Amino acid sequence: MVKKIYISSLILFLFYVSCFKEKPTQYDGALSIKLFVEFEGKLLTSIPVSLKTYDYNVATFTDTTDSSGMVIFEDLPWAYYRVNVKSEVIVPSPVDTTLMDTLLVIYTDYIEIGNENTIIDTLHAIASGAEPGLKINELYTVGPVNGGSIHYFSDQFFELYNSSDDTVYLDGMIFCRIYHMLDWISSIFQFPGEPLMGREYPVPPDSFVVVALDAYDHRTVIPESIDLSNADWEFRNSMDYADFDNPDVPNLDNLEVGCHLDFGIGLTMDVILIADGSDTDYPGGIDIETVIDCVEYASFAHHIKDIEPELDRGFGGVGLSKYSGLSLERIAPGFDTNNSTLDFEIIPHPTPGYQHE
Ligand SMILES: [Ca+2]
Ligand SMILES: [Ca+2]
Ligand SMILES: [Ca+2]
Ligand SMILES: [Ca+2]
Repeated sequence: MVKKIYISSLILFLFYVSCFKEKPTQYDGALSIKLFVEFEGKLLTSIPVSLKTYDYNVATFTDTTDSSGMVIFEDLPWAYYRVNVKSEVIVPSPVDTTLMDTLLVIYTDYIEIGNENTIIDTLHAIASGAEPGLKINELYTVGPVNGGSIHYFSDQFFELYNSSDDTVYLDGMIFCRIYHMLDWISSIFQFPGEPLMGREYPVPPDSFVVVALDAYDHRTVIPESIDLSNADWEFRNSMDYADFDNPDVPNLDNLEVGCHLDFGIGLTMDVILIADGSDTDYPGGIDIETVIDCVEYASFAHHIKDIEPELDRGFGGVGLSKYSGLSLERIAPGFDTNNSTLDFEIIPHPTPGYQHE
């Protein structure tokens, strides 16, 4: 009997040991990692950088960049490290050099470990909010050539693009037009479905979504216009019975109480954003944390910005003109630095559902 208990205790002990085996804390300090942190071509000083490994049971290593924008970690265990930067910076505004923008910059990635004992690398930080994801990739707003005589601009559309490696879901997302700054929403329409949780309307990686003002073949009105009858979505205010409704194309509907208009889009100047839809309390403005992407455009270079620089530091569209058939598209699919001055270019024709050459 005693022997039996002894054996079962031993088994229990071995089980305990194998279950609670800890990762090693002893190591030979063999690795030195020297990192520079850069944003928009300038090295950043006084920026905290942290290294985390899961190979050893050691605390995260954290240090701050010096006056040359460099941080050195020495005597590290040989391991895989994830490096993280998340810091507020103050940098010159791209639209007015007398102003400074305060923004959050981020970087996160694994350090490449090779055969060398010393690793030197430059971390290219990006503006928070410019990470891969669902982007407003194209804005066609100006109306077609020869549309001016009848003020025809119902062929307006937006194109979204998923630049991430994951499927994203449109369920419950909102489109907003901003009048002036984030607390002043002037149009708000919503995709069907439940915000954040819904999985009805997937957008696979590397795919485009066309959201038309009206999903109609606009060439029947203005021959120089475009066919949007195969758009993926259309804005349709169910309180506006005159608003065209293509039965084959699903609708985003208006959320604004008392609004009987279609989604408003300025021809040559506006701010458009998409947000996750968890905040639809538009009279109080939309919570900045819920914004997925935001683009400001204006046709003239001396335009004064209408949205917070945390969302878009610049603006695209200088040179757009009404009824020109021109469109505004990111320079590459989903290319986003949260500075539309650099991220967008004017293209001669709209490209719904694909990227210009
Ligand atoms: Ca419509
Ligand atoms: Ca429809
Ligand atoms: Ca953006
Ligand atoms: Ca396009």
